[in-house]
Amino acid sequence: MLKVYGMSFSGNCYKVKLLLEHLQLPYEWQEIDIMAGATHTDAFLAMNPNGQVPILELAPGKYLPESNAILYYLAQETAFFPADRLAQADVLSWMFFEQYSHEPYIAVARFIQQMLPADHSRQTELPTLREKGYAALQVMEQQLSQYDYFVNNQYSIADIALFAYTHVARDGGFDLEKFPAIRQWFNRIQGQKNFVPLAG
Ligand SMILES: N[C@@H](CCC(=O)N[C@@H](CS)C(=O)NCC(=O)O)C(=O)O
Repeated sequence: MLKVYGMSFSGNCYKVKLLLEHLQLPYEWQEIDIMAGATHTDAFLAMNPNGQVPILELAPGKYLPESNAILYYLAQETAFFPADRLAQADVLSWMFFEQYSHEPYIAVARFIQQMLPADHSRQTELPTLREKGYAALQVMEQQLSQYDYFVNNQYSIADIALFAYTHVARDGGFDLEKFPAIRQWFNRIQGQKNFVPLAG
């Protein structure tokens, strides 16, 4: 059986859970407490030398880290990944956007605001994170003003990757009032079959 090493609060881990639920694949979830240093033990680093969740255990001793790589692996030959070559590349393009231009700002702002004490030195990062996060939200708003979903107007792992942290962006201090297309896209995703909410 598939096993996920993840933290329920984490949007990166939620991406994996949401796709597994959509696909109705059986899996075991092993909760990992990153705040207690559980990603930096020798046993954990043997699974992922980069010391991060999520990890998908495919078979005993065979580990796949990186949320979007896990989505790509699980979505092959399903409705969540298109068959057309250019559409596949478009999906990957949005997933790289998520990792480079979106998650480092929106997820990190949420982490600082929700998980660190109010007097923590990292609170000073928030204004810059918000400026860059809003720029990513604007890019998303532009695409979603024209289409229901990111690629080929069809729900895919590009949407799952971007939904994970966008729908909880308010937790990082982002105001989504000015992004009506994004908020309508939330509703479309939340109405998908076997949708599960982020538990954290
Ligand atoms: N690029 C990675 C990022 C994963 C990541 O940032 N994981 C965080 C939790 S959301 C983590 O494990 N942090 C623990 C640490 O860095 O010590 C992915 O998409 O899976």
